[in-house]
Amino acid sequence: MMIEPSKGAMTNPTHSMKMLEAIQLVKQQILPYRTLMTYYTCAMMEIETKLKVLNEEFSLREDRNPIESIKTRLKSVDSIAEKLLRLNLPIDLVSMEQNLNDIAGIRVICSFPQDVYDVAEALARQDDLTVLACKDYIAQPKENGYRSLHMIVQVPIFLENEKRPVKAEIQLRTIAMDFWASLEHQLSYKKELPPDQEEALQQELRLCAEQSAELDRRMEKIRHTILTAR
Ligand code: 0O2
Repeated sequence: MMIEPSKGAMTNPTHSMKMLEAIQLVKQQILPYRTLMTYYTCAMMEIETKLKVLNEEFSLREDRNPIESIKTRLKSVDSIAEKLLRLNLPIDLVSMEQNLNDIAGIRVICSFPQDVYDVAEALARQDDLTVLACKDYIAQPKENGYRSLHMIVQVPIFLENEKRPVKAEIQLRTIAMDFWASLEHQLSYKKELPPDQEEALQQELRLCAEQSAELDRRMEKIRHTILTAR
C-alpha cells in the first residue's frame, strides 16, 4: 500500500528538506550495519565452501561423506540486541563486532561422532583459519544433555581493497545430536508449561540424550566393522 503524502507536505520546501535529512540520517545509521552484516555473510560463505571442499576430498579419498548437511544463519537484530543487553554491553556496531562471536553461525551435521572430530581437525589445520576457542560438549555434555562441538573461528574475507578478519561460530554435531537439540530448543521456548511438567520433560530429554549418545556409539562401531572388513 502506498501512503500518499498530503498535498501541503509535498509542496512545502521545509518539509522536503526535513524528509531528505531524515532519509540521510536513516541511511547513515543503517548502511554501516548492513555493511557489517554483509561481512558476516561473506565469512559464512567462505566457511561453507571450505567445508564443502573437505567433504568432496573425503569422498574422493575415503569413499565417504562425513558431512550430511550444512546450515548457515545470520543472527537476527532482535537476538543481537537481546544478547548485548543481557551481557550489559554497549549497543553499537563496535561492541557487536568485538563482543559477539556468533553473529555468523554455521551448523555442520555429520553422520557419526568421529566425523565431527575429523571435519573439525581438518578445518583447524587450514592456515588461513584461526581457531579462537573450542568447546567440546560431546566429550563433556551439558547438564541438560546437550552435545555438540563448538568452534569460534576467524577467517579472512577478501574485499575489493582490503582483507578483513571475521569471526564465526561453527557448531558440529551428529544427526542424532541435532535431532535432540531441535526438540530441546522447542522446550526452552515453551514458557507456559506448568513447572512439574517442565521438570518431567527435562528429565525425559536427559534420558533421550543418553540413549541417543549410546545409539551414536553403536552405529559408529558398526560402521567401523564394515569399513575394516573391506
Ligand atoms: P541461537 O539462536 O542458536 O544462536 P554465548 O552466549 O554463545 O556467548 P555460551 O552460551 O557459552 O556463550 O555459548 P555456547 O555454550 O557455545 O552456546 C551457544 C549456542 O549453542 C546457542 O546459541 C545454541 O545455538 C547452542 N546451544 C548451547 N546450549 C544449548 C542447549 O542446551 N540446547 C540447545 N538446543 N542449544 C544449545 P544461542 O545464542 O542460544 O541461540
